[in-house]
Parts: sequence; structure tokens; C-alpha cells
Amino acid sequence: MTSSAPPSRPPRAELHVHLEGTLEPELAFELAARNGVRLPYDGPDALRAAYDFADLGSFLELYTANMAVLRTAADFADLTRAYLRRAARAGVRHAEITVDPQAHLARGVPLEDVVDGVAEVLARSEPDHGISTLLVAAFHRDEPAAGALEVLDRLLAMDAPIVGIGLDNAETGYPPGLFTDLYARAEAAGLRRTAHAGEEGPASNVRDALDLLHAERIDHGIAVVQDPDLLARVAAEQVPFTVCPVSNVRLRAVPSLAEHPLPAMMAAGMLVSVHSDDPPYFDAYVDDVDDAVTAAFGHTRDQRAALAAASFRGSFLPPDRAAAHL
Ligand code: ES4
Ligand code: ZN
Repeated sequence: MTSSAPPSRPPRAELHVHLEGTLEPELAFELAARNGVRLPYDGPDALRAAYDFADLGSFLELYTANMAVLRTAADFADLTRAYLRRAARAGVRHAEITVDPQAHLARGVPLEDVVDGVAEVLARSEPDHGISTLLVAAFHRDEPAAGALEVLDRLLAMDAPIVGIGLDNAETGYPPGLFTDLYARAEAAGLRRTAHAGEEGPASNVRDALDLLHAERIDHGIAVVQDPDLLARVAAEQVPFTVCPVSNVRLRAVPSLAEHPLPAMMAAGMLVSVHSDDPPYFDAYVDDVDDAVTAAFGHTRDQRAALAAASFRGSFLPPDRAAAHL
């Protein structure tokens, strides 16, 4: 998708974007050359052509393989800077960026290098890009919870500048209940809590993320429409849901945008906003997602404004700072 910036685009927040998922093929090859890593593609175009996914699993395989090029703090800084540049053009004024420390520890990249590289750029995001930022550390639900707890403890010990934690990767077979200790530790440490749930998994994962993990926000959560009682509850409680309709179509969680449950979620009165997830992988930054959603559902200006306002309301900003954007 191409993107221009029509003047009518309302300012918005990006609450659901994986830093590793913002790696553009061109930057991947640049970093590969810099680090002496070989990518099994002839070049950026060939890599991009491989972005045709059967499901979440096939995406995660390629996404994880591409991380091989991320080796140093400078690599993480470059990746973060490139994302913020593009996000500014998309009209993003506030971004809550997720990073997956375990993905890099597994490859022998020191935790300090990941955190320092990202944090150095985020610390200057407002003066350099006009975007306020918060960092979320997400844990892999398809790996043992004990390892996640260890990494969280290290992040806390090093006083990493994270606002909260998340839970991502493969959902099927890895219910929220496996991570009660992790989320309790995060809550006790004063961290905010989000979790992917109901992306490829059932509505019960959304309920368990709320009740067992005390998640304050749900990433995806599209399965909530399968459970009318839960749908009514999350609407009444105004639990923020960060929905990624283009991601869901590209990973075949839903057959088409037209069949996406976003309109049902909005009609139920939920606090729902739309986001990008992994922009180059799904060929859509958040401005493209907004345009695709507007076209698919014929949203009015008021509906677009409601989605943009929800993106700030659902943020982990202090309420007065979120309200300043509305
Ligand atoms: C992800 Cl689309 C998606 N789902 C779950 N985990 C993820 N990590 C990066 N993108
Ligand atoms: Zn995600």
C-alpha cells in the first residue's frame, strides 16, 4: 500500500506495534551486511515477496528468522529510529512499542544492548519525531513461564525504562493461566499489563487474561464477539482492545476485512482502536490500516474520530496526558 497524508487524518496513538515487526526488508539487508549475517533471499524484493502467510505460525517463523540481523545496540537504535520516522508520517503522536527480549537473548544478544539501543532513541522521540513513546516488554507465551519471570526480574533489576509487559507469539495451546506469576510480579512492581488474547485462540483466553493476569488491555481480542456475556462485560468496563484488522486478514484469522468483527465490537460499545502489529510484513502502517478500515466499513468522519480518540484513551499514558490529545 502507498501512503500519503490527507489533511483530514486525525492525530492518533499506535498501541500495538512490535518493534521487531517494523524491520523493513531494505534495513534487514543493510544490517545483514553490517553484521556479516546471510539472509536466504536475493535481496529486499525477494524477501518482501515471501510475505505471504498461511497463519500466525508461518508468519512467526519468517519474522523470527529475520531477527538474525539484529545484533548490536546500534542495530536496535536504527530499527527504532526508522520506525519513528515512518510513524510520524502516519500521523502517530504517541506510540507504545513492544519489544520481545527473549527473542534476542535466545540469539546471544545481551539484554542491555537491546534495552539501551531502543531506549536511547525513545528518550528523544518527542524532540526528534514529535511522538511521545512508551516501551512494553512482551514475553513469549509458547516458552516456559519460568524463563519469562527471570527476564522480567533482570529488566526490573536494571531499571529498564518499560511501562509494562505483554504476552505474544503462538496462542494456541498456551493459555493465559500459565503466566499468573509473571503478571503478579509485574503488577507488584507497578507495571502496566497488556496481553495478546483471542487472536487465534478462543474468547476464554480474553476472559482469563482479564481475570487471571489482571490485564488492563487486550491485544487483538477479536474472539470476544463469540461470547455475548464477555462482550457486554468488556464494553461495560471499557477495557481497551487494540485490534489489527489487516494483520488478522494477512494471517488468516479472518477471511477478509469485510468479515472482520471490528464493526460488531464498535457496535457493542467497546473501547476499541485499530493498529498495525507488524507493518512491513502486512504491507500496512497504521495510516494504511486506517484507510483500509474506512474503505471496508464505510466509516464516517465521526467513526474515524472515535477510533482515533480510543487509541489515546486506551494508552498507558497518565489520564491527563491522554486527555490532552483528545
Ligand atoms: C505477532 Cl501478529 C502477532 N501475534 C502474536 N505475536 C506476535 N509477535 C509479533 N507479531
Ligand atoms: Zn501483536
